[in-house]
Amino acid sequence: MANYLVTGGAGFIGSNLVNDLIKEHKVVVIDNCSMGKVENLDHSSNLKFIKGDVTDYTLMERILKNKNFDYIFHLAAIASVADSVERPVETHQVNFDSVFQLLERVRKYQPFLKRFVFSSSAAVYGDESTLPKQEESVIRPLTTYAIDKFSAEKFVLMYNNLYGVPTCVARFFNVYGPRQNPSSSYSGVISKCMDCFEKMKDNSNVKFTLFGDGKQSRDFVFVKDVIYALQIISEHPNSLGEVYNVGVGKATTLLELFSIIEGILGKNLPVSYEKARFGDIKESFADIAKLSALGYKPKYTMRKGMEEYILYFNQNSKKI
Ligand code: UD2
Repeated sequence: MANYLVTGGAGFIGSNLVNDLIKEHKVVVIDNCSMGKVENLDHSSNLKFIKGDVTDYTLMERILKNKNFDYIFHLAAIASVADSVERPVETHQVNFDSVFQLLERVRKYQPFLKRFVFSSSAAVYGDESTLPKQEESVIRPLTTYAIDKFSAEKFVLMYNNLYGVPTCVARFFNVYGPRQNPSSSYSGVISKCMDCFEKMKDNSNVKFTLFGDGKQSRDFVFVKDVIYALQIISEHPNSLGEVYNVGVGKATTLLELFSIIEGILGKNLPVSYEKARFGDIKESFADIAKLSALGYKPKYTMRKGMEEYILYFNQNSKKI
């Protein structure tokens, strides 16, 4: 039984990770519930939930000073790129400063830590067009969000190189699955699509807004594959000081995605077409060779992931 600290552990990816970890391990979660919810977490005597902010350094110091952790997953972030563009200073405090401050406290108080895993994003690649994206591809971050993620990555790796803090980085592509919050206009496209199906139950006029022609593609990765990747990255000896793309290694267009969902549900998605979003990239997918070399093999095709996601809706009285 190991001790874990998961920041942002009540959020979408965090809660999926924590609910898996608490089956066998002790987990401390810190989350300010800005996007996440305590209800996302299963009940367990292995779980300790702290409602708090990663920018509350007194609190963070207390947590790190008083307990030895084996693994730390830093997932807390303001995940909305649009938000980072509107509130660059505030989002920088969460997406960059908190990481730096956390690393420094880990250096001081966590001599037995086995691994610190930082969650980054494919956003760091920006609009450079070479595909698939390799970890060593050109980095062209275009927003405060992406620059913060990339700078934080560099600090995370530097703490390994200079101070021997055992760190590594996961760059997430387009993650989807249960408990993804659809409430922001920049929430993930699949969560928006499911939200639309749910709302259609009460209002038959609801339409899904499709920005562009639907031929844009993404590397959609089911959250359980992400959890599996995080487990490998955190435990594999070769991942120390390294960066990994976390995706499936396959591009799926939005039109292909809709047809998969419609096939499972036996219902059409009513679409209202809008102009492509400013700065939207046309195609994106990951080269996952580096992660595969550690033994990772995605278990979920797009169809299998969507079937499980829809099953989750149906089992949680949101039947669509
Ligand atoms: C992803 C990340 C974002 C940032 C970016 C970097 C998610 C949720 N977002 O944005 O944080 O890292 O990558 O490249 O992972 N779309 C619609 N209708 C909607 C919502 C989206 O048509 O209601 C389109 C959108 O214009 C885009 C595609 O769907 O072409 C995917 O959108 P997204 O927001 O899920 O993901 P992305 O890749 O733009």
